[in-house]
Amino acid sequence: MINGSFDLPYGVHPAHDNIFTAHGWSPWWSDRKWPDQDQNVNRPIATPEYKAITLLDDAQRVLDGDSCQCLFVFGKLMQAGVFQRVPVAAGKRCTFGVAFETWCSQSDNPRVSDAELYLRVGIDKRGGTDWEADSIVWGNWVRGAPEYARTAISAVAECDEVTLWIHAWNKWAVRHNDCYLDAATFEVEGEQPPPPPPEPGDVLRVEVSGTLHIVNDSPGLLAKIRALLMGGV
Ligand SMILES: [Ca+2]
Repeated sequence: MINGSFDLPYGVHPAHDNIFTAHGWSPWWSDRKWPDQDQNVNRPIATPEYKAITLLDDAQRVLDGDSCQCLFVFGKLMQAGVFQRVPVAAGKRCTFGVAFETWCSQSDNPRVSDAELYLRVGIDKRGGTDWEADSIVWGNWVRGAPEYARTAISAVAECDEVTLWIHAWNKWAVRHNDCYLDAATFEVEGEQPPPPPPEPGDVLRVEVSGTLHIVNDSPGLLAKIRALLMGGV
């Protein structure tokens, strides 16, 4: 998977100058409502806008890296998301997950999300680009909240490529319908997942009377330093 962190740079859609998606990811949207959406014909479905939210825009929105991916409609309905095709060995079990949060509300306070916006993730076992394909294994719908929550799904690849899907829709055409994506993960059985980024609270306080030379920044460095300190260095 490329750019699970939805970080910069973003690319613009060739036909829509308000659709910017993180490198590695493609937008998709439907012109038809999801069955559980408001079916009132006076409230049609719209093509969402997509943009980056960077640390400079709103640091609270960014879960890791420099940005998160936002897709949104204002006072309208949407059924949309992003997808990415990933090479994999056929027969391997894969797990795809993402963290998301929402600002779905009549309120102009971006920390309020009291209306209904749902999201699920899926894996197309055959690597297709049709969001309605029978070969997609979908996870459960999760209702968006103003804090990041994770959802994930596993499936066994049937080809040498799978497609990772993120699918979101809002129930009512409230004022703000913003969905934020960050920190996606993709793991394949038998393969070592990349080391997790350091936790914000994972601070090591070191006092030395001499000079401490750190000559590499390998993932196990903290553990090595801890082991040294435990040994009474
Ligand atoms: Ca990010």
